Amino acid sequence: MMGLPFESGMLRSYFIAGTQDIKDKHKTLEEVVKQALEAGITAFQYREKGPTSLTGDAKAKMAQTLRELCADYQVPFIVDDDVALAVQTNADGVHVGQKDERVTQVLKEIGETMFVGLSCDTKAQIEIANQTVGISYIGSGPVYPTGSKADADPVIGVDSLANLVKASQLPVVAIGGITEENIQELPKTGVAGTAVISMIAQSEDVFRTVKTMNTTFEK
Ligand code: TZP
Ligand code: MG
Repeated sequence: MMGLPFESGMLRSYFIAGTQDIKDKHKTLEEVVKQALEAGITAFQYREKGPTSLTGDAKAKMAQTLRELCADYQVPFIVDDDVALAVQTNADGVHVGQKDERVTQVLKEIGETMFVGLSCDTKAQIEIANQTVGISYIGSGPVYPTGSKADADPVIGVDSLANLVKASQLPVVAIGGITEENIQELPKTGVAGTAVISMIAQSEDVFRTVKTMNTTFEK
């Protein structure tokens, strides 16, 4: 393992973003990520997706900038669904979905050098993950309706989330449509924390938002 080793506390306040998620023209992604790091997020995932997203050199340059920013704060830098970019930036982790490159292939390619997270939203997927040596954590959702993922799967809800956590041998982070209000429903499901895009990317007060995430999952 060359980057930060995985620990479940990293899932407490997990911020995901790409340039497409910053809707306020007066803010940049770098600024929002820096604020979120200052405020105490426990992980950052770079997820550049959709018609307005960066590609090629611009994406690589942005990834490198955000990677260095995360290193300054000793917060893991995780790349969504792009193993080559994760390797190029010496990421701490890579996250893959069920429709992305097969997790067994990803583990074989880079499992020695960084940790791997996998999205699972059914019990069958969790059971396969339980049998797959090397996965560090599971992301489950969308828990609530989300406007941040065009191809999001159907909403699972809080009760199904709790059942997935029970079935999982790995720590689970909840994702999808989480707000400063509905986050209060989530500790009782047994998740280790929450992963959010808009709650932080569109927050009017990033410090308050991150504090809410961290205090909600305080041990
Ligand atoms: N995967 C499942 S839901 C989702 C992803 C990437 C989007 C989460 O965004 P938001 O704004 O926190 O609902
Ligand atoms: Mg994906």
